Amino acid sequence: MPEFTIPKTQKAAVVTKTGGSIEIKTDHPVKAQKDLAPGECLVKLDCSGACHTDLHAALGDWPLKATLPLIGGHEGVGTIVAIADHTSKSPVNVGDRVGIKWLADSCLQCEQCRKGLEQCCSEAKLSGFTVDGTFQEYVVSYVNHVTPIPEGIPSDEAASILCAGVTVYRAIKNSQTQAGDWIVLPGAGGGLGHLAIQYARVRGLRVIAIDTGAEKKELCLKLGAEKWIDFKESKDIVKDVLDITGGVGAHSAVVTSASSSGYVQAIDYLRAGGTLMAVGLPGTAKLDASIFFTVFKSISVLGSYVGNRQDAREAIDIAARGQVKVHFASRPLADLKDVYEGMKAGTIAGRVVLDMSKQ
Ligand code: 8ID
Ligand code: ZN
Repeated sequence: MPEFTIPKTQKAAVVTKTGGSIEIKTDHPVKAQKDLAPGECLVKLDCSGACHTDLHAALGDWPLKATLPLIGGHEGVGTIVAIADHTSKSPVNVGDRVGIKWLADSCLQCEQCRKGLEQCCSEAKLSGFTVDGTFQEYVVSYVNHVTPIPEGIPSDEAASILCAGVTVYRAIKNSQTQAGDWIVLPGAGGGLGHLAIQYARVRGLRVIAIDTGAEKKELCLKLGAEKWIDFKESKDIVKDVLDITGGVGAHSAVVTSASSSGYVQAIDYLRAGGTLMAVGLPGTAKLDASIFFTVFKSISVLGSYVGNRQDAREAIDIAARGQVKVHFASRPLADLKDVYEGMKAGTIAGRVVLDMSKQ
């Protein structure tokens, strides 16, 4: 078994109080192997993606509140450098390269876990929300839930599959669509959305991407969207979708916009029997839809929340085979505050991945 030297302190991005103030510390403690509880492992991270959820958590704009002080981050990839004593039947070993997703751990015994809805386990631990996450060099995680990363995909290319990829992979899988169907993706130019385009294409769906700006337009079309609608320029998004789909509407909308506006027109541009899949998580907005037309058109309204261990393996496998590629800019951890500013302004096309080796 490989041996690793584990330092006592490390670099970490710590949010001490709600409101988004981040402190980059260089003397944050690293948990020693002897202090790990059974089932825990210590992962030395290569990198971590920055998800809009991390910004929601830092700002405290959700009905659920994060544990403070908090180290955010839940799209990490690195190597296991230690596993706790008395950990039985670990599916991973020291030296393995693994990913850390939003769902850090769950009980694996309750009804939700047994049914594969591990993310809804009442004992779920959430990376970067209820337990410290991946915006640090060494993260404590859990052997049962880390995701083995296949060989051949570099860590920085794999990182954002662990949240953005898994989430849209599962949402599209459950969107009740089949090859040849039209799928509308509001938020298509963002972290989740640009991967949704690609997972939709893998399933043979025809993509209508909705977002804004020339850079996101170019990215969406390059990744396989057949049609583009700029939500800031369009005079009538419902009409645009109906025109594209021969007047009858799209089969599904998988909404990944971080604001409620992406949801507004969906019921109106879906065809009868269509599916609205809610993914984007504005903290307080209500879904404002016509009850009459939801019934009259037999629309299914569904929610989809990250994914389980199997979804993670399926999503990373597709990426490792080169069918889905994360479009990302690599930045040092110290740039996190600036990355959040870009997210707020909506100027990040694809993702930012924080590289732990960059100064
Ligand atoms: O499990 C889940 N359901 C899950 C998992 C991970 C993330 C949900 N999320 C949530 C995040 O918390 C966030 O609310 O999904 C949302 C999107 O996350 P993201 O992709 O990481 O955010 P982003 O990169 O900022 O992309 C959002 C895109 O939405 C566009 C923006 O321009 C941006 O490109 N957008 C907005 I804001 N309003 C829009 C609108 N009205 C819109 N696109 C189309 N129409
Ligand atoms: Zn996320």
